[in-house]
Amino acid sequence: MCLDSISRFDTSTTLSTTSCHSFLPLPDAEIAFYPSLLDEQDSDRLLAKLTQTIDWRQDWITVYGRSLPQPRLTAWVGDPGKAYTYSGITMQPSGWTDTLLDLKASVDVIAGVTFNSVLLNLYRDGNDSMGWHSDDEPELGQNPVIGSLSLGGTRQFMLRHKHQKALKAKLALVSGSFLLMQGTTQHYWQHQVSKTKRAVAPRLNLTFRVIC
Ligand SMILES: O=C(O)CCC(=O)C(=O)O
Repeated sequence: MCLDSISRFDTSTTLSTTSCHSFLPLPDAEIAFYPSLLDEQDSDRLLAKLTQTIDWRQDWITVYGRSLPQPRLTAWVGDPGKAYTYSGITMQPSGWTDTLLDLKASVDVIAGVTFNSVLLNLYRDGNDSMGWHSDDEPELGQNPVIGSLSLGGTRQFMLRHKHQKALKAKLALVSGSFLLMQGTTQHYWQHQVSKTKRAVAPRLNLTFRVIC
């Protein structure tokens, strides 16, 4: 199925006019994958701009009683008052930039929701990662809608079912791709981006969210 819409952002970037997507054939999940929402040129331009202009931070997390720096840089951008708490960290939102607002307007159309926040994750190299989790914090509502745009180096997005241990999936999140998770996905599935020894280019991931 293809989405026949055109949206513009940042005055010079065009989302694909035929954003073909497919649904992952996973039980208890509603996950659509758009492999090429942005073309290579637009993805590279956006990656460079956001890497340079976002106010990145590195929080500390407690793992097995040890305090360690989070293995990636993050930023939380959103509407006023839309704080987000995960892994014991509460992030207060920075204001939207024009680039992020334009991008949000486009992914809003694709997802059919009005996102009010975005978590940005910068994976500097293969040592940066995100462990197994579900995006199921109470402030994301009953059935969270998560719109995830990837820019830069390809990383593997791994999924595992919470109750049926044999159910697993892996997806290469290439630059310019968009992954939309909704419905009961977060109830039944966890996901991660693991470390890799392969040489990988820096990667920026933006997960648009609705904070209730
Ligand atoms: O980097 C990714 O693709 C995953 C990000 C993620 O899982 C999250 O922000 O919750």
